[in-house]
Amino acid sequence: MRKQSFLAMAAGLVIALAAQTAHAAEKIKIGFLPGVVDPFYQVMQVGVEKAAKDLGIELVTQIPPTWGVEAQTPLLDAMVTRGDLNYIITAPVDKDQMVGPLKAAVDHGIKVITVDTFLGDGDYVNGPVKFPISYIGSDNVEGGRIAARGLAKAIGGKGTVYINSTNPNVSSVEGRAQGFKEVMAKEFPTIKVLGPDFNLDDPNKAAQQTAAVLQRDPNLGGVFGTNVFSAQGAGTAVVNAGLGGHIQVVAYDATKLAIELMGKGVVSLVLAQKPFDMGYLAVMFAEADAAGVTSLPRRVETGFAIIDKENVKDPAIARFIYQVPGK
Ligand code: T6T
Repeated sequence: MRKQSFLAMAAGLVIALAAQTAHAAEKIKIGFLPGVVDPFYQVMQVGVEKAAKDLGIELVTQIPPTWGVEAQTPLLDAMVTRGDLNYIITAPVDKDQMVGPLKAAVDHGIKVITVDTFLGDGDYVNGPVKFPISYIGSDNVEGGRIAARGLAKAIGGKGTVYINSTNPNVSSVEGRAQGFKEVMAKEFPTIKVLGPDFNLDDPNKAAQQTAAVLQRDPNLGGVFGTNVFSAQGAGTAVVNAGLGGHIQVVAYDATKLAIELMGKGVVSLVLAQKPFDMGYLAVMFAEADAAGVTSLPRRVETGFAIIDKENVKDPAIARFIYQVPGK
């Protein structure tokens, strides 16, 4: 009896070890390369790390200090050169210029998943760029439309509005400006749209640019800041000019500052993206792809939480405000 149970235990152990060995042989290693250091990508990193921990996947993270092809490409090249990564999860900082460097990664046997921003036109089935497994991120054109309707309402449907954005050729902010302009032209043709000005993801530059427009245009009623730093700069300029409550700001990205400015009447609407989900899902996609799953969607839209003064205290909404670890 005792011998039998010992044998059964030993057999069980062998099976468990064999299973473990097979599993270890299949284990993937992922590189995570976001766009820049900011609260949006910090929350995305939390999602990536949580999924990697949950699935027991090794992760290598590199974060460009500034926004741009010059900063992102060498980090990508180094990830390729190390030779031990199976997947790269990245937010390409330019929809055209990052195609070559990411294709080089694919040619080295690394599979690519894009999060937050896409390559080409984002249609990985029929578009000009097909090699990424998937785009997981916001529908930014739709986000721009939502921002336009929110700002038009906040300024009473008339006057002039201004777009402050980061860089040309970035799929996310480009889509936001496109959707914003489209709705203004179709639904609010009497509202004049200025910009976008490009702040190169620098909040000080965004503040200077917005301050200049505030000075130049007495009819200005609202500003659309297309990302964290654009909205931050726009809000700062409005506050510094003593125009809080007179000029309305719509902020893309739910930072604590944007929410604070909403409390002060400077910001009327905040669009929260879902960076945690983007990161978490991307790791799950890599794991599923490695396991041979063939039906992964080539595009996943993660949705928004649209925050205003009325719903900001609702826990179902407030949970989407970006919670940066340690802050
Ligand atoms: O708005 C996000 C991101 O979606 C965009 O692609 C770049 O800017 C942010 O990271 C915010 O700073």
